[in-house]
Amino acid sequence: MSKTARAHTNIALIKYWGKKDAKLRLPLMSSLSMTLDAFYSDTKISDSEQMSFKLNGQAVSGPAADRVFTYLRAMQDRFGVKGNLAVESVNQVPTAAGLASSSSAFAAMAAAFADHYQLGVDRRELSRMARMGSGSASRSVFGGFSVWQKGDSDQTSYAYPLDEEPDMDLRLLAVEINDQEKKISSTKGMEMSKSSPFYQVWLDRNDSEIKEMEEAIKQADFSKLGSLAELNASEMHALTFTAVPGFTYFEPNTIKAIKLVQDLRQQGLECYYTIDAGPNVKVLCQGKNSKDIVNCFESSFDRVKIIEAGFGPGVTLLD
Ligand code: 2P0
Repeated sequence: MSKTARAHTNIALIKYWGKKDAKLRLPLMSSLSMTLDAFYSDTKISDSEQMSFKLNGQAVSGPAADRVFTYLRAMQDRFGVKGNLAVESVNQVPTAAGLASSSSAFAAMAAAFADHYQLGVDRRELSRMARMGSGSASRSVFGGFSVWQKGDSDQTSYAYPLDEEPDMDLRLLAVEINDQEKKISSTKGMEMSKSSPFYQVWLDRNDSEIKEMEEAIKQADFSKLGSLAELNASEMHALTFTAVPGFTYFEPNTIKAIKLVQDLRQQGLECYYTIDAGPNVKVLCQGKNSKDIVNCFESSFDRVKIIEAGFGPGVTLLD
C-alpha cells in the first residue's frame, strides 16, 4: 500500500526567474527559500486501470491533468517502471494565500511516486525529481531554509537544506490582493523577462545575493534577510517592467501594499515585502510585530485576507 506524501509550499527569498533548459527545468540562477508551515499538498499514488488525477476530491482532466500524466510518464521512463496510476491530491493552499501550489504539489507527487515504486531514492534525488515537475518544487523537499543550486545538468541541479530548523524569529504574512488566476504564467514571464536590458545584471548578481542571504541566515539577522529579500523581489519585477514588450504582475493594490510596508517600517514596525509572479504581497516580519502589522493592513484595505505562516518541514510520508 502506498503512503500519502505531504510537502509544504515555499517562498523564495532569492528568486528563480529564468530557465536555461525548459524541458529539464534547469535554472539560470540559484535560489533560496523558506518552507512554510501553513500551506501543503498531500498526494497518494496507486495502481489503476487507467491514468487518473483527482484534486481536492474532484476528477481533473485537460491541461492540468496532462501536465501530471506527462510528468509521471517521464518519471516512469527514468526509473524503468510501468503501469497506469491513480493520483489523488489534496491542496491545503487556500487561494487567499496567493501562493502557487506547484511547489508543494510536485514535491509531494515526486515523494508519492518514489514511495509507490519503492525506489529508495535519497532526498537529493527526490529534489531532482520534484524539479522536473516544477522548478520551485525542488526546494520544498526540505524544511526551514533551502537552496536550489542551479548546477548545469540534470545531475547537478538540485536543492539542499541550509537549516531545516532555524532558530530565528521570522513570520510570513500572505496578503491577498487578488485571487484571479494570473494571465502570464511563470514560465512565460521568465522567458519574456530575458529581453530586459537588465537581465544580465540580474544573472551577474545571483552569486553574491545568495551568499549574502546565507550570511543573514547564519547570523539570524532579520533586518538583513528582509532587506535582501525585498531588493531581490524588486529586481525580479523590474525585469518585467523593462522587458520588451514590458508587462507587470502588479495591480494597483500591490503598489498600495508596498507603500504600506515602507510606511510601517518608517514608523518602527519593521517589515519587508516579497512578491512572486502575481499581484499578492507577502510580508516578512517578526512574531512580536505580526499582529500590529495585520491590523494596519486590515484598516488600510477593504476585506483583505491575510494568512500567517512560519517555518514548515520537509517532505514526509504520512502513516
Ligand atoms: C520562485 N517563482 O523562485 C519563483 C519566483 C515565481 C517567482 O518558481 O516554470 O512553478 O514550473 O519551473 O516553480 C514559480 O514558478 O515554475 C516560481 P516552473 P514554478 O519561487
